[in-house]
Amino acid sequence: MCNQRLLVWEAWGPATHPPRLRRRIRDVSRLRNAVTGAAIGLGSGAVAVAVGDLVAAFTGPASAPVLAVGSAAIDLTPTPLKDWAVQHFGTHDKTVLLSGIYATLAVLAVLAGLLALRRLWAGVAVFALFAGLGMWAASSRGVALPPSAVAGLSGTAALALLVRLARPSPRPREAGEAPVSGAAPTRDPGSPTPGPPTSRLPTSEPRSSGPRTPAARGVMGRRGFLVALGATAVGVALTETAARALTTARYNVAKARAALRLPAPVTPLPPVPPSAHPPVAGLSSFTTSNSGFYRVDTALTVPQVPPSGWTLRVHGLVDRPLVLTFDQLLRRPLRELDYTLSCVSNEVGGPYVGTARWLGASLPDLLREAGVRRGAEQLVGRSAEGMTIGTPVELVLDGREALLAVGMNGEPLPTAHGFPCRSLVPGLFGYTSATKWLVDLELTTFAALDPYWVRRGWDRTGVVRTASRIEVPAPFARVPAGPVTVAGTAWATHRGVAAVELRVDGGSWQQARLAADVGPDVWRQWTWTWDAAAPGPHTLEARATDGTGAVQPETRTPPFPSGATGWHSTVVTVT
Ligand SMILES: Nc1nc2c(c(=O)[nH]1)N[C@H]1C(S)=C(S)[C@@H](COP(=O)(O)O)O[C@H]1N2
Ligand SMILES: [Mo]
Repeated sequence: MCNQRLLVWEAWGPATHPPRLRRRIRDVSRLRNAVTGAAIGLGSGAVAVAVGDLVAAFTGPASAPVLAVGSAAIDLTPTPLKDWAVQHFGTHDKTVLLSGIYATLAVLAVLAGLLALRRLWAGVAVFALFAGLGMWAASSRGVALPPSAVAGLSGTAALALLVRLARPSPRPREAGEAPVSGAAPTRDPGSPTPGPPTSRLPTSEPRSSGPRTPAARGVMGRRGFLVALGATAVGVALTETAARALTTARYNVAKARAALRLPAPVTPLPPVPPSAHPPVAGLSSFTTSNSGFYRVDTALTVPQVPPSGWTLRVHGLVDRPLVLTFDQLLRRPLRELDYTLSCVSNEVGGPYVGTARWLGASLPDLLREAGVRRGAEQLVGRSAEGMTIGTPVELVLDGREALLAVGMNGEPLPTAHGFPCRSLVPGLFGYTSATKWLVDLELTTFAALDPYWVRRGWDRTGVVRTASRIEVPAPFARVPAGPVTVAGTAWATHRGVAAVELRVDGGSWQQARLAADVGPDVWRQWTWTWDAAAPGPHTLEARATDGTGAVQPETRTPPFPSGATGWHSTVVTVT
């Protein structure tokens, strides 16, 4: 069966047709075969994906084959490409990746279908490759293998079934229809050994099947096949719907999050003073809303970590390893912290920075309870989905307000920002300090473990660079001559911002007015009045001085490997 050359919609005209017409008919049948193959491939590929999703509704969403492969792809993506993706697609980088995976799958599925029409085993081989890739990805991510295995099997089954149905069932030749003789037999190019010649004429049937009527074969086979294809589509839709509903019911934490009441902080912070935010249209708000907060992580779908059953393990180089439940975490004294979190991938003037009022338990206090041993250099946070983030222990214990955060701007952490618990260590970029979906803290040495980003060449410490961003006027704005309000935001988290200066067209630096200081761990907004005179384009530049007196360097460096440096500038035209 596998070796049969199959021309499904073969509707060769009787030999009495003129050659040109027969050629036309042959072209049409080739096209029909291609369409059939593609439909078979896409149909069985969709069956595989949907069944994989359904099994993953029981073994965990991350084990769904497409997600497993996507996550493995993210892990394997070289740093420059990942950086490029973050820069170009921002928070959409995952949508782009998933679309790419689905598109690749679709192409491979079409290929499998086309191959299977000629040789079933070749199509099956493509599906075996799918399944193998999925299982490899799943094992590399430490998630369950069955979804990929079952996906491969069901895709193969669907493929075989559809190919069979596309192939007409044997029908007795109608009386009076004689085999056409006189046509030159052509050997089946698909058969490896010289076998009985199969003619390309309608009456010469595949070796194993009985004779049948070409016309009846086309019409009947086609109808049955289309019905099967339609049934496949319906089945896929139902399976996928069930898979999603089950996944949501079993894993989505939205309800648990909505039901969670966070305890009040031991000593609530006063509200952020209005004087921290100059009332300039277009200037970013002082506190970033949860929905407006940038999101950067490697998780293809937002990990769903239920607070019930959540534990935080503290182990490694500690005297008293401990395991904390979520209730125990909430019973600890909770503090509030206004803190500006920023991403190492942020370009000069970029958007991957935000300020929130966080609520959480003291991380240094917990570590002291566990008893950090001499020699512990690195605190490695592990997340539920397998991220590792390493922070120098020295910095966590030097008195800064590091948190095990559970709240963000008066709500439980949003799921995308690490619900139910994440770490924050002021002064460090997110990738060395801010483990979302945190479940494990290990005290270890630097030599013992390279965390995820360090393995990819990023700096081990990740101290936030001093940054200043001109937000008003907007780039390429046109402003009338006269006084122009320039405004922006500067940060040098944990060192604080002592000064911001502006200059126009490389002239002398002028001091900006700093808004009220909320603390060294938070950004600082500023304004400056520019007496714009000469019409035409002008370049504004800003630089900040941090709390240690260090002036932001002019040299532009890219984000890799330790954060972008350089002055932000913007071009404005005076009219
Ligand atoms: N589990 C997990 N935590 C993570 C990351 C991640 O990929 N996975 N990315 C880190 C990085 S690079 C940054 S900048 C911050 C971003 O936090 P946010 O998405 O809440 O803004 O989370 C950090 N924590
Ligand atoms: Mo980041």
